[in-house]
Amino acid sequence: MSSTVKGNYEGDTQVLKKVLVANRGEIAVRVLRTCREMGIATVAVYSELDRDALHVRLADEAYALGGQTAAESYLNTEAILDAIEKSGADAVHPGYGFFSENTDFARAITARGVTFIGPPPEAIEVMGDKISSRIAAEAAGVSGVPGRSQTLVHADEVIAFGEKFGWPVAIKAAYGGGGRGMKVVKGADEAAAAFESAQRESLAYFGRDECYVERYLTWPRHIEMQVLADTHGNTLWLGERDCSCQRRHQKLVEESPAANFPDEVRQAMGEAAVKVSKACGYVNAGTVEFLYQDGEFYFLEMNTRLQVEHPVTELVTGLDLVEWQLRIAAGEALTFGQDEVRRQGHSIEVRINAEDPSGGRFTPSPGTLTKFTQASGPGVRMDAGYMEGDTVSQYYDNLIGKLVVWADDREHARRRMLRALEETVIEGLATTIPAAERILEHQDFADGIHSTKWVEEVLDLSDLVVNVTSGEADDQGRLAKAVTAEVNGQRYEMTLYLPEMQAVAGVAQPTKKARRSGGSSAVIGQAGAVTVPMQGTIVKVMVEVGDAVEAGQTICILEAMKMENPITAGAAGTVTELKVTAGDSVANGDVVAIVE
Ligand code: MV4
Repeated sequence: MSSTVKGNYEGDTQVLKKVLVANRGEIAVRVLRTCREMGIATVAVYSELDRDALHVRLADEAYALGGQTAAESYLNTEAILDAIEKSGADAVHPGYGFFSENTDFARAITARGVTFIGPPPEAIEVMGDKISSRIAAEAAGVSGVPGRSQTLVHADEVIAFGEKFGWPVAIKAAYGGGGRGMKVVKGADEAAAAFESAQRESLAYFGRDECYVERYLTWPRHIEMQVLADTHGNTLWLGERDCSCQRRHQKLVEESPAANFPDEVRQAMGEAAVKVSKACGYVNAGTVEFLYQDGEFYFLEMNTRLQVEHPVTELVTGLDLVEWQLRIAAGEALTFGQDEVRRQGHSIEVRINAEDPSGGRFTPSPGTLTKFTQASGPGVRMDAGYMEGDTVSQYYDNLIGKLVVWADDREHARRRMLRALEETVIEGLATTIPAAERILEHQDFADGIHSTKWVEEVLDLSDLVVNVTSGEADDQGRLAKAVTAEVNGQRYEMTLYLPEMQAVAGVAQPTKKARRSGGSSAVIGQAGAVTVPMQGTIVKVMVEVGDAVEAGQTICILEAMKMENPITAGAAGTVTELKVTAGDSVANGDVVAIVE
């Protein structure tokens, strides 16, 4: 049974019959769920590793893309176009990441008469380049951080800007994002080196070296505004999300509304977001990002996709954003105006990643979910991409799911989230839950005085130790066994650490290779060999042959699971061999250097 939605033609109706979700994990599950509620048939695509994944199990039909890595599968245009052809899907939802902001992909789909559930390619293009997006926003009367929109040619321009507007300044990559390549310059003497470094990193990361300069805000909050625009000229702002709790530009906790955020600023920011959206001819769901400091907000960038953290807006407004994406893509007009957007209560989201936050390192922790008990009860939602028994691969981003709560006010939402985190039990790999608990428990978060720098500069996770109940021995050959005891009629839960042989009742088994403690430092295989713990790409080599290095010193940076992981020397010594250079792909266990 398909859904019939009123098209945007006189009397015509446009039937949205079958949607292919060109994505995986929690966002694929999220989109499939709303499609099912709307009576729209669903098509999943999957890599070899995702053959039994949750999104595949929930879809009406599923097509293999082949390959394991994202490049071989979810970023394989031909394979996805082939699945569209075979399935007869009449629309494609890209989710986020992968092809969600790729204009070639959007055009390839629409060229085949298939609807791309997202904005026009032209809007994606304008907003994909930080300079053109800034120029578009300025043209719409929405200011970015005071700066120059022209591409920098010489470091002298940085000095002239800093002398005029004050230090520090930020040099940013025009085609960058997520803060990569951004350099903070505190004074004229640092300008030349910073400009050269920003250009080099921008070229290495984004393939383009254009950079620009603006004043640097020292304690900003990251506040983004959700917009919804149809094809009938209606563009609304739905409310803001505070995403300031980030580490290395990876969001950890998001909430709506923002704490300590005046309503007049909310109104002005919402109107600014609508102006920017209209200026680029935006259609569908989008997010306009701002930096907020000292009562002022500044345009940062626009994300032309549905965002990971969209559920907090859904819980506060009562809207299903995926439903409205589908309706808008089918030509339907919004059925409510700006004054009818209701915002009630407070919502908080915690991203649960397969990462070990011990010591504040957030080391990737792929593995199998040997146990996954999900929280429930009043005001609790879990958007998960996996179920118990599923495996979180190192080949994709490590988001297991998002735990989202709603309550009538922020303090109640904070307490509810702490209760829900405590109820969430995941075994078999490490997760960021303990770090999220530290954030939610901290008085600064409770007071709403955190900023984008708070997690890295104030929150102390150095003493955090995460013990993984994995059914495997730890690096001391011990097995953690969760046990329950009753003492004088009172029930106690505890973890016993037993030598593996004792812990395995009955059959004696050879001790398995001790599971690595989860750090991303070297696992010394052969004498002095520094190896990588997972597949990825070397993005930077920090040493040269002949360098003396200390134990724990970074040899190179491995990009894996969408994170940058330092690969460190396991012991002090001299670098006698370097086996990689920036850009090399490496597999789990590959030797990158010899330190003797
Ligand atoms: C800034 C800034 C302070 N001043 N620009 C980093 C990611 C990219 N979207 C822009 N970012 C920033 N730009 C000026 N002029 C601080 C950041 C920033 C940041 C921004 C949003 C969310 C998290 C952040 C973490 C560190 C730095």
